[in-house]
Amino acid sequence: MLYSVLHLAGRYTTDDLKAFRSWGSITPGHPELDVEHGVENTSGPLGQGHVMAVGCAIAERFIATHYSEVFAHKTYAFISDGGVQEGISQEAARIAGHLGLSNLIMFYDSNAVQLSTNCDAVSNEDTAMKYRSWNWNVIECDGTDPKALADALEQALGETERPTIIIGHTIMGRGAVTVEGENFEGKCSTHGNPLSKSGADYGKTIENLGGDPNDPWIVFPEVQELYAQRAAEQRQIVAQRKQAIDEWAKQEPEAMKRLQDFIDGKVPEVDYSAITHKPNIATRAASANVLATLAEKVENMIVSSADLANSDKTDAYLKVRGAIKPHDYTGAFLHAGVSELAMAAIINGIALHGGMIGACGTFFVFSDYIKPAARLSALMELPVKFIWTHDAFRVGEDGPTHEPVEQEAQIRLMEELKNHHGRNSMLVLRPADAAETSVAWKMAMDNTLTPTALILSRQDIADLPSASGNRYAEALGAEKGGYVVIGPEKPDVTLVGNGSEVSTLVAASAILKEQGIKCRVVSVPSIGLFLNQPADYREQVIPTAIPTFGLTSGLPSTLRRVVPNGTIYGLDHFGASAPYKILDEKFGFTPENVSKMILLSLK
Ligand SMILES: Cc1ncc(C[n+]2csc(CCOP(=O)(O)OP(=O)(O)O)c2C)c(N)n1
Ligand SMILES: [Mg+2]
Repeated sequence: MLYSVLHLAGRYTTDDLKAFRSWGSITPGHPELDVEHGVENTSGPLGQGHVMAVGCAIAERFIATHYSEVFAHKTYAFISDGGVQEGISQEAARIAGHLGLSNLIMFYDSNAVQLSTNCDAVSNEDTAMKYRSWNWNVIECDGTDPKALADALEQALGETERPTIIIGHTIMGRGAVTVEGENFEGKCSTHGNPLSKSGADYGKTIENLGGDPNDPWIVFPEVQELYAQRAAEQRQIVAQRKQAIDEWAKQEPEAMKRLQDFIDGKVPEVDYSAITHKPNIATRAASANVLATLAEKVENMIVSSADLANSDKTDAYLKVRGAIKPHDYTGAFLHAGVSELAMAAIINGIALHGGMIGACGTFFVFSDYIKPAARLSALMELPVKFIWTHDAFRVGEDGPTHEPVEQEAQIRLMEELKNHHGRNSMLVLRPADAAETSVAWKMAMDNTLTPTALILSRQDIADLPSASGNRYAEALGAEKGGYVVIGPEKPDVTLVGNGSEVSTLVAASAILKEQGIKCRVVSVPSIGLFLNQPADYREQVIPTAIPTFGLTSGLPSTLRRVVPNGTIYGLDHFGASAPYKILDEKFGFTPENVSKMILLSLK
């Protein structure tokens, strides 16, 4: 439907439509972000599309509030039965209703048929009542009647308090007939199959719809005329809006320049080296220090948390900027409630809108709830920032449900997976101490080409040693993905890790030094980025001629790509509930035990 409407609007040629789903076409099976052709987000995973629209509507209100109402616009979204059923839709509809996003208008193609059954085989919900209970303006109409739809739209445009859902009752495969000319409407088989393979007859159906089966690509003249007329109207609307924006820009040249920079994807200058940290703090606390600075310096960033702001420390941003509230977008912090997936898809929508930066926080273990949206961030190449704290079993008392083990290996697969431009589809950073956290945030903000994940500790971490006395300058080595923290001459072994394991390796190396073993210690906050470096740099950091030993609080395989032949000590089982220092002892993550493991690996 999207392609055909955009074809009528002149965005796709008939040849583009004919090439639907074929190699190299601009009409893939599910539309992918392609603003030039009118596709404003990638869709396909049901439910996420309209949630990005919620993010877009939030971004629009933010810009209208902070700059001028000349930038105000409506956001339109489409949803289907499958979309209405997805869990993410319930999360997002609550948020949109709570905020009273009256600039959001959603069409629901309610055809009572889904992919493999009719809808009544899986649901008897009262969808209108459901949306009403979330504070939506609900309009029901005959979705096949243009006049009824236009009336519904008029009503939606007049709404000032609530988002609108227009439930249009429609007919699946409208006009489809069999070879005998019998009605073939309302059938699941027409969902994904070409008509000729669905049980309907292609030629007969085209005839039934008033077309010519020998020339089915014709657009009727009256339709062409309607679209041409509308295009002329739209050109006028655009000219008027441009004029209004120009007038505002003349009065507010500074603000316009700042906004234009954001629209162009430019990131404000921030001196990350000037951010101070108390010694030996958790990397989530270091992240809070950075966020407090960003809150002052980056006016167009919305930060969100799924009810963990005081724990993932995004509240450092909240404290400075305040929360977004119903009908009040002066704040820049979005309380998403306990809705990780919708939060992430909303942040994608905020990034898609343009002129905005989006970041969201939760516990690392709940990145599992976020992955479907993070995957779309990666595919769409959106520079969103994921702040994932409580990075390891050292969460402790909360027990195994809250202790990430396999999550880092999973999310690093996105570093391995290349996007359509051949880049790592995500930058994943697990900094080793406070200074490296400042650098990691710098890298996240400077990275305008892909999403970035920051994986941060709950527990305090000893600052890494600094030979030069300028730890921040040394931590800039993280910009190459991995770098040497301690580099003695003629080392016996290279110790590789990231996050809090690096300080454990530093402590283990001190024990081994007393036993005459010289250790090189390497921090690899981004394995994917490190592997992108030239071979001679990688060889310089992790020399192949010297034995290597990896330490990770995740699955041992997390480090396999940077420790291809050496021993890797990690966790290959779920965690347990106990104070983290006890878990470190029980799981063998003390410097004493690690030094023994290193010795063993050298034998
Ligand atoms: C998250 C997700 N799960 C499953 C699918 C596969 N799928 C595609 S469409 C669809 C349901 C189709 O029903 P509906 O949404 O009502 O669309 P209609 O057939 O009416 O156009 C399903 C299950 C998907 N695209 N995304
Ligand atoms: Mg349907």
